[in-house]
Amino acid sequence: MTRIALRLQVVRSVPDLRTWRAARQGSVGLVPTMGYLHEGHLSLVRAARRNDDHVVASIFVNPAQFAPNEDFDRYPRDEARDLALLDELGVDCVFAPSVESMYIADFSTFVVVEGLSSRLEGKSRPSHFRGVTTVVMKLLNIVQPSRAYFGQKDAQQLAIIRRMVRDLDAPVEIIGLPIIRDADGLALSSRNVYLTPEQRESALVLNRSLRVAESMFAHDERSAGAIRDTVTSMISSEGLAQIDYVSVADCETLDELQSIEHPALVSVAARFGGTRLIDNTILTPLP
Ligand code: PAJ
Repeated sequence: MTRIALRLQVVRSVPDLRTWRAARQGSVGLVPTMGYLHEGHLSLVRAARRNDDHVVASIFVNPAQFAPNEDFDRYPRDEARDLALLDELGVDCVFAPSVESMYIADFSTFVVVEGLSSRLEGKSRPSHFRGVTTVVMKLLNIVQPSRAYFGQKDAQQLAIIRRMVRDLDAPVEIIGLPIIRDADGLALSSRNVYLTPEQRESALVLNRSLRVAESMFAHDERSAGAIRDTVTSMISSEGLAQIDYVSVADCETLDELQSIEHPALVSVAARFGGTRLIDNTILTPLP
């Protein structure tokens, strides 16, 4: 086996990351991930590389955002491949801490964004966003980035992180970037590896239904209910899909809308066998 030397630095503890950070001047871009990287993650890394003097990517499968019945143990992991991909894109530092170093034995402080965290994803996954906001706040405190990059794929997560940063005056600019899809339209996700070929084929209905929502909107449909109903009936007509929710909500407050006068987030969650997938699009009325 040939081992290729990495240019990037792999840092596994908080004190070592602080030492790395203290030696850096200029802007630092942070891309938080749970690893098993795909083009969606890499699009965030490329943006950070374009914008910032130094780029840190974190790889941490965060137990606090998984419920006991969820896939923490079987969440896909391939650190060697991730490091090679990040090295190729010119990432300077990968922060890949152990669970024990992020959550010390008597860890007891959590960050909760109230309201937003209990809607949509939060209804099916009640403690999920508490885990996300806590780990993201920790990463922001540890890395002290100028900018942090997140995907629109997890639209609610992005809205919640923006709210947290605003409410707690965290000195960082949050950059949201578009959803990257496979050629067949399926939004890239580390969890897509769980799908059988039949489930994957069925899952394409998510993207198809969102394209229909966009087309209705482009033809001047402004009733959120009409769009919700069409998307729901398209997904439910797909045999393998079990809908969790179909939502047409205000982009910032995530309040369900009756009519679309401001940018609206159309978001869907459905199960295909044991795998839960999410997808979304934003409908923006012209001023
Ligand atoms: P993870 O699912 O690994 O995603 C890391 C980042 O990649 C998130 O900002 C996510 O929105 C973005 N991303 C995932 N799929 C994408 C796609 N198809 N197109 C564009 N961006 C995509 O999200 C998390 O990890 C965690 O909750 C984390 C923020 C790291 C906190 O633990």
